[in-house]
Amino acid sequence: MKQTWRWFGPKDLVSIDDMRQAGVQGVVTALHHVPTGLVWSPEEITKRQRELAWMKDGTPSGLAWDVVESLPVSEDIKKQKGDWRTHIDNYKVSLNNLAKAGIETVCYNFMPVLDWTRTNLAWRLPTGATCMRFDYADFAAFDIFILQRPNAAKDYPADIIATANERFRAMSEAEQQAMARNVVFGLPGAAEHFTLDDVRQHLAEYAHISADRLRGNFIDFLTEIAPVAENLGVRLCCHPDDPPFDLLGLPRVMSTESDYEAIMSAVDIPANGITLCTGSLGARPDNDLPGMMDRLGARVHFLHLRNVKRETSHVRGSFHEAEHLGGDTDMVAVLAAALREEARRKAAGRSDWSIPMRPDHGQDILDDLHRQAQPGYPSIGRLKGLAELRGIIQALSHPQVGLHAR
Ligand code: DNO
Repeated sequence: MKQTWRWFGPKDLVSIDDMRQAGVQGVVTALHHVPTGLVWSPEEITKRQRELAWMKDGTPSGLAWDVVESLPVSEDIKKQKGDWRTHIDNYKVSLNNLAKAGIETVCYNFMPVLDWTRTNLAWRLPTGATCMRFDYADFAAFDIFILQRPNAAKDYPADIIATANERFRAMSEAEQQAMARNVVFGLPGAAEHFTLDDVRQHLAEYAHISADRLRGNFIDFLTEIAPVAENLGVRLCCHPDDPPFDLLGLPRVMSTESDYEAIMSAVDIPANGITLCTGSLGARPDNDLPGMMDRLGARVHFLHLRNVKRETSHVRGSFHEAEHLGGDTDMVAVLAAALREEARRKAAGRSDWSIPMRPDHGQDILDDLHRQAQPGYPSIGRLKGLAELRGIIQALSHPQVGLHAR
């Protein structure tokens, strides 16, 4: 596995120098400043490649841009409205430009309106560390009482509504605004920053788009894009829904193993692959992560390794981001499955046998608490996660462990 690390560009408070010390082998980044739907030009791509090639003192970082996360898919493409055909053409041009720059792995998602959703970006743990959390009752309070989505209450069980009601009444106006900000939090430098009215307008546009229709639009997108990627030698990898259940009445189509299977078999070529995100998928008790790595492995082009602690046994419910080896996902079993997949690829002579992985998110610990980097992307919390994962990979790859297991 190639140990990569997400970098949000020169504005990121965690620098290229920091990631070198964390022992990172490759960089995951994106041109966050380019508005979704427009072409990523060769000049902008090269500029980013140069930015990550150097450390502060002018020595080469030895790192390259290995994975794009994300080349975003526009709302127009998801809804097949407006400029969607131009956006598809632009997506192809961007893939072409990335391929020419030697970048072969491109992550994206097909979540309508919002990317990942949390209610608290800095939830205090008993140790004093903080992590991101999704609280279902808080989310219901946002949906029903702050956003005031029509008929929202129909989507929640009575006990959650009752708690949501109590929580909402206890919230000050500032707390309500903070909650709204957390839920619609956009990535730094991302061209889109949604207001509540923007969210309402987007939701209205999805009123007549069922999950089947969204899946159909997704397959239309892939039918156009994946063959182009295949010819260019680019591997596309779709990130799952986060959380992996429907929110705000919006359709979701990448939450389970069968969702992934449907999309991969609809356009059955290697370039149409997936990002296996153990954190996103792990928020649902019915997702078997080690099994998914075994069964879908041939098309897993990118691995996000993160753990969550579910606070309920229901499919829809609260969870928080645990330490990488804590939480409900058996990370050792996932890594063992990933190593088996790499062995299969090597035996089959695949040049892409080494799967890029990144320690996804991290708790804010030690100096992270003061640095206030991008929520979910602190330096030390991620470094700790990476170090733990690296230790497991090294141990599982060691002949002594095989001997011991026999
Ligand atoms: C959150 C990330 C997601 C991911 C996109 C991929 O931290 O895992 O925002 O980058 O969904 O398109």
